[in-house]
Amino acid sequence: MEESTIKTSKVTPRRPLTLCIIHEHPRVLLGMKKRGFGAGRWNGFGGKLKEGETIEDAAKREVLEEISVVARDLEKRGIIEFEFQGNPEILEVHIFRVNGFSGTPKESEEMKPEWFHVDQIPYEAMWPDDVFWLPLFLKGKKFKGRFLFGDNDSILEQELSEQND
Ligand code: 95F
Repeated sequence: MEESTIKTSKVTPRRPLTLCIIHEHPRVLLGMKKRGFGAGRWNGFGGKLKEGETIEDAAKREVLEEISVVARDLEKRGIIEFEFQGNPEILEVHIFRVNGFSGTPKESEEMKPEWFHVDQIPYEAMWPDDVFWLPLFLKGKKFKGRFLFGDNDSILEQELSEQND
């Protein structure tokens, strides 16, 4: 019998995002997101890529735009894939440690920066995945992971592993 069905292939859109954390032991610089996605939560600095930009260029640009600081040397530390139930897009967050920066962190319309002692990270006011991977980050580990969120407050599935190399 002749095949009459046309198979329509569906791709899973993947969107790269950046996340930079300034860690000057024993302090970490976080920003309170003032508007948009993640508003009301402390997080590192980052966001989307612009056309033609590399991931590292985008990461540095976002740090500059959000807190007026020039990030000097970025160290790749992890990649986490996030999915939100009902949204086919995979958000692929590239996480960097900023090793050295110039300038004084300054509040913008997007972010209010503040230093936290590594023992006083405000996990209750952060994305709920952070409590799992940020301790690895602060111990100098590399990692990869995947989190499936139900809504913005609940994790339904998670995978997280340390990377050796
Ligand atoms: C953390 C996130 C997200 C989650 C928001 C978008 O910019 C990059 C960082 N980001 N950061 N720690 N968790 C669930 C949303 C993808």
